[in-house]
Amino acid sequence: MRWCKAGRLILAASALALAGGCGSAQKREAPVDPGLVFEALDKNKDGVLNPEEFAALSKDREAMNRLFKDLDQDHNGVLSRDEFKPAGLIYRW
Ligand SMILES: [Ca+2]
Ligand SMILES: [Ca+2]
Repeated sequence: MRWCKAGRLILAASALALAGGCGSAQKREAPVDPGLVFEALDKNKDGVLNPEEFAALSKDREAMNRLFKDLDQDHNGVLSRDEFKPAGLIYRW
């Protein structure tokens, strides 16, 4: 399973668009798969999101820390793919 470089860039760009575009009047595009957002955020590709990777979603670091704690169901300090899914309800992707 190899991804082309362009694909990765598009994913990263989508995540950045989400990070900067919440609540703004951007035109609606096809819903983003939370799995793809997860992939884009998981910078070190270890299959989980640490607080720094998760915080890339928003500039509001404090809010993201709070949300991270809420999502981290097993309190192991990282978000698994399943734990990350509810974040999509908040960001509506
Ligand atoms: Ca990671
Ligand atoms: Ca966890």
